[in-house]
Amino acid sequence: MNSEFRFIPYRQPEMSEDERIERAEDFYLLMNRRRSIREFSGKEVDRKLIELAVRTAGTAPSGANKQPWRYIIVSDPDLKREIRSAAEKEEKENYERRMPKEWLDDLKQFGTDWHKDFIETAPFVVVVFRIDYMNDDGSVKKHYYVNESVGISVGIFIAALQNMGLVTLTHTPSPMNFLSKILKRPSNERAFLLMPVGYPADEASVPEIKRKSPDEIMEFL
Ligand code: IYR
Repeated sequence: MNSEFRFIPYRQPEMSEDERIERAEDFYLLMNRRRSIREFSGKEVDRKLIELAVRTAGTAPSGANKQPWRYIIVSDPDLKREIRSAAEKEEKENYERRMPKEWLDDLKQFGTDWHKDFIETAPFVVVVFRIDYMNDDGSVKKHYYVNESVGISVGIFIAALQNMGLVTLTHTPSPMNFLSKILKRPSNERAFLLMPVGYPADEASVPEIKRKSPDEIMEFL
């Protein structure tokens, strides 16, 4: 190929059809055990695990391969306290004033309220930022499909955590701009999601919910 851009060969490892099915079933069962956890144990998590989960998240596809994500990992107790306090201030306003009745009714089954203890209890609070553009050599270069790209990356992050036996919650305090301030992020980055990461508390429980059936979520044509 006569191009200034190099292509390198891509090869998949060999696999029998039986092995594919076995691996697919195992992965489904692993992921189907995942639940959003709101009660965390204070048990320490090896930092290497978080690093591996973020490296895995960093393998996600992204618009024009811009990799428009940044994972800020907080374990400092003072910072966590500051984040919790700011998140609870917004959430109190949400629950008591900003959210309509229909939304509050939809949330009743999860037993959530404005208290966000998990931000301090979980050993790590991972705040994911979307990078909307880069500003190098004085010119602004916009990124593409940032929401989609960061969403896919976070999905892979969650799968990586599940595979290593850790739990998390996709928390979206709203509005989230307080996170940019507390974590001193530059103006081309916007907070996307906050995820406490750790082990579930011994007494952790989760609401009894049902996943949609295969028929409800797919259709072959
Ligand atoms: N962000 C609030 C409210 C909330 C909203 C949705 I949509 C949820 O699925 C759960 C909670 C909170 O974190 O409590």
